[in-house]
Amino acid sequence: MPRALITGITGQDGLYLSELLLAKGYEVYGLIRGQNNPKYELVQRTVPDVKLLTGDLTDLSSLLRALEVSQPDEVYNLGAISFVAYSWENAMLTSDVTGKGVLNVLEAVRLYSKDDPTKVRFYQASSSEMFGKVQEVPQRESTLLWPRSPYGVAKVFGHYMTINYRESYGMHASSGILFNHESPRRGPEFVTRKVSQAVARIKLGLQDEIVMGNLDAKRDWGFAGDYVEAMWRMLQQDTADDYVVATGETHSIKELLDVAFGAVGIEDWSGYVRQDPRFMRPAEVELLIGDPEKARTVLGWEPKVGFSELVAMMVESDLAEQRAAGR
Ligand code: NDP
Ligand code: GDR
Repeated sequence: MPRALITGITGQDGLYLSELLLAKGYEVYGLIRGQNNPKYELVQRTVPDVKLLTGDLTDLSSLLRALEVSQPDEVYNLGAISFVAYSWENAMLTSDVTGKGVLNVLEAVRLYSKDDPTKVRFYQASSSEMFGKVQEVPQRESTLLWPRSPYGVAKVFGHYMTINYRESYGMHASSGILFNHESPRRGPEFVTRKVSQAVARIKLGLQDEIVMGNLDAKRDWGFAGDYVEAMWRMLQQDTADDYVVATGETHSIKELLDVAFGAVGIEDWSGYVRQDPRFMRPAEVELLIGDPEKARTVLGWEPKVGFSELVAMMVESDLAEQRAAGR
């Protein structure tokens, strides 16, 4: 039975990846931080077979301990401070967790597998935010990185550290440059879930408006359930490498609003949406669109869920959740 250790187990991707690996017969360990993490129950309820180990990306000794206990064949480093807007207000913490945290995991894996550097296969959750002020359209593995936020800068550090450990120590370390991926499990701070939740509440008469930031930004949005499959496929390759994972389609926040409101029969949303500078970012990433050609040809990976289907799925799920909460 192969064994995997996942950091960021309480997050959106941690849950989907756990389900995928458990279904494939893995023994799955998850790193959970804090002495009384509020998401502990959620993980236990959703994926009861996952074995939880306490640890923190900023604490190298906890990572070494987690490796000793779990003895993994594969390590997926999904843990991060992942909300871009928050990263300006907590730039040093973001650098420590999202940036230096990657080095801590790589170093822990290197120390743990000293006898054979390829004993553990490592996945790093890199991000399209590294492209920032995009230097090429669409963005691919070779596109020059130009991050626009402390989060993006921290991810670039983690990305190059992953490549460096592969090149320096011969580790099987891969980096997935994933574009935005969403689901009903997405945190409510991110724009898709903020919109799906608000649209559901407006439809049910529980809320009057949504207060938003920049409506012109464009993103390449896919379904998280599809994207964790690409992570797993990367670690099944004989050689470690870096891959863009994206749909190859881009949509603006306005189009997101069109589809989300449309899903509950509201064609004109202008009266429900208000913009506020509070949600504008000091530097914006205006356009992201990925070229997933390498993932398609090498990994045989393709996204299955399209944009409209994804948004409708999220609105449906939030309608059900809001109805259940009101009961
Ligand atoms: P989430 O924000 O949902 O989850 C982040 C996870 O990181 C949580 O489990 C959180 O735990 C954990 N974490 C935060 N700080 C620490 C720490 N100090 N030590 C250990 N764990 C910590 O992110 P997603 O699931 O959406 O994303 C997974 C990864 O993929 C992240 O690295 C993200 O940056 C990256 N990514 C995501 C994309 C997306 O569109 N979703 C696209 C590209 C990259 P806790 O619950 O305790 O806070
Ligand atoms: P992003 O996701 O920054 O791309 O990072 P987010 O959903 O937060 O923002 C997407 C775009 O929407 C605009 N926007 C708003 N965003 C939020 N959150 N709230 C608003 O009210 C709002 N109004 C407009 C933003 O300005 C932005 O342009 C996500 C995270 O998951 C990262 O961890 C990951 O690396 C990248 O996706 C790929």
